[in-house]
Order: sequence, then C-alpha cells, then structure tokens
Amino acid sequence: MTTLASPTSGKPFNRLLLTGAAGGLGQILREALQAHATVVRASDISAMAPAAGDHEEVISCNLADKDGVLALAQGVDAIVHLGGISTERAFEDILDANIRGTFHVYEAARKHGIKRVVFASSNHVTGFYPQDETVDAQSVRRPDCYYGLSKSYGEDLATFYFHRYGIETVSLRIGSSFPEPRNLRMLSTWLSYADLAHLVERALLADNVGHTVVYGVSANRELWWDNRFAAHLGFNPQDSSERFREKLAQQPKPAADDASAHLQGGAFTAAGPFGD
Ligand code: NAI
Ligand code: 15L
Repeated sequence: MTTLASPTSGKPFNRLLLTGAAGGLGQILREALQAHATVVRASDISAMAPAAGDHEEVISCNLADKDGVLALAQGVDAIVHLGGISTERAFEDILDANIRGTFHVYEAARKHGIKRVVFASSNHVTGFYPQDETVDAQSVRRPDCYYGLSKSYGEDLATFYFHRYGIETVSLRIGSSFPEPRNLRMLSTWLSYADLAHLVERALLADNVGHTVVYGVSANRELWWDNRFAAHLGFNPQDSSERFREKLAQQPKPAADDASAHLQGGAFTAAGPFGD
C-alpha cells in the first residue's frame, strides 16, 4: 500500500479524508482516526464541531457536487467514506447523495492518485437473506431497498476502480453500529464502536486488499455473516451483544410474519414504496 509517512508524527498517513463526519459513526471515527494521520480532514453537508487544532481540518461539502468533492480530496492520502443517506428513502435522494456521491469520491481518488478507500457499505446489500442462512462476501447479493442498492453500486464502483485504476477498497458491510443494540435483531447485527474503530484501522493499514468485502459485526453469539474471505485484514472483534440480551428480551417479540423476525435486513426489507 502506498502511504505518505509523516516526517514529524511517524503516523502512517499524513492526511486522511473522512466524509460523513457529522454523523453518528463519523463523530466516533473523527476522534479514532487521529491515531493514524497527522491531519484528519472532516467533511459533511451538516454542521460539524470546529477543528480542535492543527491536527484537524473541517470542510463543508455536498457529495453531489462533483467539483466540490474533487477539491475536498486534494492533498489526501486515503479516504474513509461514510457520507450519504444512511436509511431507506426515495430513490432520488439516494441517487444524489449515495450513488452520485460515491462516484464523485472515486473520481476524486483517481484524479488525485489516492490509492486507498474505506467504504461504509451496509448489511442491506444482502438483506433479503433469511436469518437462518449464513452469508459471506461471495454470496450473491440481495439488496433489500434503494439504500441497499446504492451500497451495492458503491461496491461495484470499488471493484471497477481497483481493476481499472488500482485503487484499493475495503467495503465494510456494517451491521448495526450504535452504542448498544436497540432490538432483538441487533443481537446478531451489532457492531460496537470499539470494534468499528479497530475494523477501520485494519481496512486502512492492511496490505494488498484489492477490493475486500467484510461484514462489520462484533463477536456476537448468533452471527449471520462469515468473514472468512476477509481474514487477511486481521479484523478480530472483541465485543459481544450478549450482555444486552436480558434487557432486550423484555421487548415484545415481532410477529412471525414481520420481516424483523425472519429476514436479515429487518424493517428495511419492507420500507416504501415512495411517492405513489
Ligand atoms: P448518519 O446518517 O448518522 O451519518 C451520515 C452523514 O452523511 C450525515 O452526517 C449526513 O449529514 C451526511 N450526508 C448525507 N448526505 C450527504 C451529502 N449529500 N453530502 C455530504 N454529506 C452527506 O449515519 P451513520 O450511522 O453515521 O453511518 C455512517 C455510514 O455508515 C453511512 O454511509 C451508513 O450508510 C453506513 N452504515 C451505518 C450503519 C450503522 O449501523 N450506523 C450500518 C450500515 C451502514
Ligand atoms: C444500516 O445500514 C443503517 O445505516 C443503520 O441505521 C442501521 O439501521 C443498520 O443498517 C441496521 O441494519 O440495523
């Protein structure tokens, strides 16, 4: 992997770009990425906390603005791309933020010679698998909504830009990353913030990743995803949702015909249609 070692800090990257920095995961990673770069450039369309010192840059940018994204990535060594719509919405909203936005990120990487992208994909790329089936990175994709389709397209962009331009990507099919699991489904899909930070570190630093797809999930007891095709990343999650099981067991169980009870994508598989 080509990185620019910082002459002063000895950190692996001189400057990292983080999109989606105002979001739930962006705020966590803005802090965590300081360990790996002299400067973290935080960007979002929404308001962000001001730069805390010389080790941070804060730049507002709409991912739908191609020239804006090109300028945003100037002088950057790698990109952690979290920005975009993070739930199911009308196709047109998803189109601008996620589909056009991710294309703009890869075009900016190509034009600036940036060789590593960490892409926040989603478990909703395979959300139409039943919960009793184990899925891996080579399972045929079953996107469960427009949002899941946009992440599937992002993964296709990653494959294309690797084969065509040698830009390496780790696509993180994140499960449910929140301070704690919120419902019974998330006992299987939960990714703790500590495991998220570890996963992003491995995605930035592992060598020869080509385009690697990895499920972002903690070491939960009942897992639906097998990361054997991402073993080379060295991702070893340490947390488990198990300590929340008793608390979540108090919640009413979803009805047997409720998507949350039998499909991996849960409620996302039943969202929409929009605008009828
Ligand atoms: P979030 O919704 O809190 O953050 C997304 C950020 O993207 C927001 O701050 C938003 O302002 C920004 N954004 C939206 N449209 C934009 C645009 N046109 N231009 C620039 N910025 C824009 O989502 P969260 O939870 O932090 O997730 C981060 C990423 O990880 C997202 O891409 C999401 O799809 C993905 N992900 C998150 C999961 C989770 O459990 N938190 C699960 C699976 C995937
Ligand atoms: C996602 O992709 C969403 O961004 C997040 O808000 C969660 O709902 C998560 O998936 C999930 O599947 O729980």
